[in-house]
Amino acid sequence: KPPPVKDLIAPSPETFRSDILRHLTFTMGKDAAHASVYDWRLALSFALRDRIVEPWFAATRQTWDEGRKRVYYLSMEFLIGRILEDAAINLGLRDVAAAALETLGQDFRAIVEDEPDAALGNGGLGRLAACYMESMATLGCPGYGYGIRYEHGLFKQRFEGGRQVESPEDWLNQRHPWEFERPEAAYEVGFKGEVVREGGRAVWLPGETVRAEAHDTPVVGWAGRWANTLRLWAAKPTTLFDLDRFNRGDYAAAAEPEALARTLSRVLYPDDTTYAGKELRLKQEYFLTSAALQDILRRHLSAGYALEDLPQHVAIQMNDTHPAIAGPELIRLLVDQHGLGFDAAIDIAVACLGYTNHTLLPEALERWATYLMGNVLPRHLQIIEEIDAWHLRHHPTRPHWVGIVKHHEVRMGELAFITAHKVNGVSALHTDLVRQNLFSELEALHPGRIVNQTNGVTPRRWLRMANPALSGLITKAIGPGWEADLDRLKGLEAHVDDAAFRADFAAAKRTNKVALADWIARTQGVTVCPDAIFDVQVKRIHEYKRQLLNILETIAHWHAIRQNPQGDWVPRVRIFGGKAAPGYLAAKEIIRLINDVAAVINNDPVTGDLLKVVYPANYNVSMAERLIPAADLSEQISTAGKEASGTGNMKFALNGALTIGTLDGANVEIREQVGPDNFFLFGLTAAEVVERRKTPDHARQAILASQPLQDVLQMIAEGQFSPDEPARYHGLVHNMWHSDYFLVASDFTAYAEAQRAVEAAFRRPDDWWRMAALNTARMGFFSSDRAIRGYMAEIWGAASAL
Ligand code: 26R
Repeated sequence: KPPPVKDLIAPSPETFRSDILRHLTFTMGKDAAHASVYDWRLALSFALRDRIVEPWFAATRQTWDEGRKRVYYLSMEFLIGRILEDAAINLGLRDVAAAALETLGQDFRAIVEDEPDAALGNGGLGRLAACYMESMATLGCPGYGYGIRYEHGLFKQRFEGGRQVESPEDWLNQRHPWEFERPEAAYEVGFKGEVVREGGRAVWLPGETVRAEAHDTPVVGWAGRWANTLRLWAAKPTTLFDLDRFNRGDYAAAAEPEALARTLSRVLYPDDTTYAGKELRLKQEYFLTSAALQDILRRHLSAGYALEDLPQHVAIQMNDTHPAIAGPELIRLLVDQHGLGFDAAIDIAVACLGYTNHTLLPEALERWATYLMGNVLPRHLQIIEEIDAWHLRHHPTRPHWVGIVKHHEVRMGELAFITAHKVNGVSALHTDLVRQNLFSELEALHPGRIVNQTNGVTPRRWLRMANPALSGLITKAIGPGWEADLDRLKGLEAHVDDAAFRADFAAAKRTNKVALADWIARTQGVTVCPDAIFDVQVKRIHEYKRQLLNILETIAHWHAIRQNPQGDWVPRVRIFGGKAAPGYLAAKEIIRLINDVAAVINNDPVTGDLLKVVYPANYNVSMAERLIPAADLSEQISTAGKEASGTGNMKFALNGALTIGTLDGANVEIREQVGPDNFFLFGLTAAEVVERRKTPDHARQAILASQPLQDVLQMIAEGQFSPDEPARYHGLVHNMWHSDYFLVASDFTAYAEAQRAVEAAFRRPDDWWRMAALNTARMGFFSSDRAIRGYMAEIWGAASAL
């Protein structure tokens, strides 16, 4: 047995100071006297990265030496955010780094905030992948993340006249200090062309090829005890340029192969709402998947293992259907390149693969026209048809409508289900709905294949790093170590009846609220009072998430205050954050409405500090780290049955915000854990939603039953929030009366009542802070460590190496 991974020995600030200076001088080529914050940041990042390398090598060595099963997490998105402070904290070096920098006249905070977010994801699915990478490293689960090194991450958002305007994101315009370029780790990926038969064997002759080049970022876990690799592929041309054309003077045509290849890893698709069916997207998905699988097989074979034994050594997780071409691709590699029979190959594939479903929304389920699939991946279409036939052979009694290829489309959900040994949903409710609705026939054919793994979030980033005030209080109350054993937060329960502890808890929240208020004043030009309820809804803008319900109730509340300005009102700041997919017009209209309403309310001397609406542009991971620790109230108000899980909901409750929410996704389990008395529940259940929609005029009925809602819609329709263009929201209001698919009207009154209950509770500080502290104390279950342990035991068959 090799020696165990060494425990970290933190360097002294003096030693670390010279590490930083060495990198500033010899890596950056800068003199301290002329170094910018950027230079210092890179020097610091390199100094920290150096300290990850040892545990990283040790982990890799130990995985080889012990012949451990490896887990491969395939995802089109890794929404990492900033890396520097997270790495420093996990290495136990944040204070050392800050002290060293201080002796150099540099401010650690300013350096941290100079780092651009790695925004290689849209929202929940991408951020989950990042939390899971961190937990796998913390738990010593030998793992690799495979993704795409997008040149441009999620677009930057700004507001012009209240409207969302997008611009390209360009994180790679600066040097990215966390990655190691691996030009030697490269694979060819083919597209198009034709399939010929040679002696009974299929041979695919691609019409286009690109090179996938690896870029490795080490991911270090808590206390630096283990580190894994995030391997992102960049597309490069297989032929640099066409020399003949170049010599003929046709320079644009000469550069064509290069341009073609580079578009593959150029930009992240910003559509997490409606499935578009674009050829480039399919190519990106295949590019990631093929490079990853070639890499996996190369590593397996180089250890001297037989291909038949792949499932003993390898688990591959598909993050939604985006990499679901993995089944056909693995079969293709095993059959066409390594000579296995089809039946043996599919058994191996199924035993290795797992599939996580993240959405039930029909418009987000991937389907590819067979003509497109046949054109881009002709061999894979053949294999998919073989898989369908194989599945039919094994289940001759299956209903005729169950299958992968239907109506000239390849259904990626069905493909992923059939080629995986486990299929999981991401919350208890969501998994039930996956079983009962999305895959009910497949579930009957494969009982037990569907399992639940409720999502989790990493407490290192989302509590320890983002909320030093509360973290300090927790450590003072229950001692150190809760970061890697979050169930220990339960120990806080013993303190919640202690008035001094509650006061400390409230003080920590106030510290964060004051910091946020300063930031809002500085960046948004709005003054907000830290004594108000900080009420936050941050997430992608989508009709099902119902930011509209929030803003309509905000208007109703504003109207109520204006009717009685001397009333005993509880001050509130309604904070919104989030981006809409560029082509999603209904979502963009909601953004504009929120901004229009904010402009009116924030300038109303009658309501003044009693109500403010703030919507900072360009919500991202870093902004989440600022907002979540300062929130009193977490808005989780999706139409029941639509939000698969939610993970923001977990981050808020962990940080001592109370939730106002529906019985949707993980809200159900959060409420169970924190206790129904410590959660503001409202609204229709998933079953009631289905029933309610059967009433043809449900919206009209609900509006007529609520005078406040009628007034709100009237005000909007009259143009009170768009005086320069009174008709601006006529479409939106019309839709509320006549369609309202997401049942905003039907849930409006219950939501407004829940908001009044929030205010009543906020008036009783003893109760409020007791409830808030109980939320933190009881959120241990939602650590991503718990989730990853679940995946390891129930899906991957992998063990911790620590
Ligand atoms: C293919 C394309 C149309 C597409 C669809 C959907 C691309 C990306 C998405 C993102 C979806 C799948 C997503 O982010 N889902 C979210 O996953 C989170 C993590 O499990 C959940 O918490 C959240 O409820 C869910 O919406």
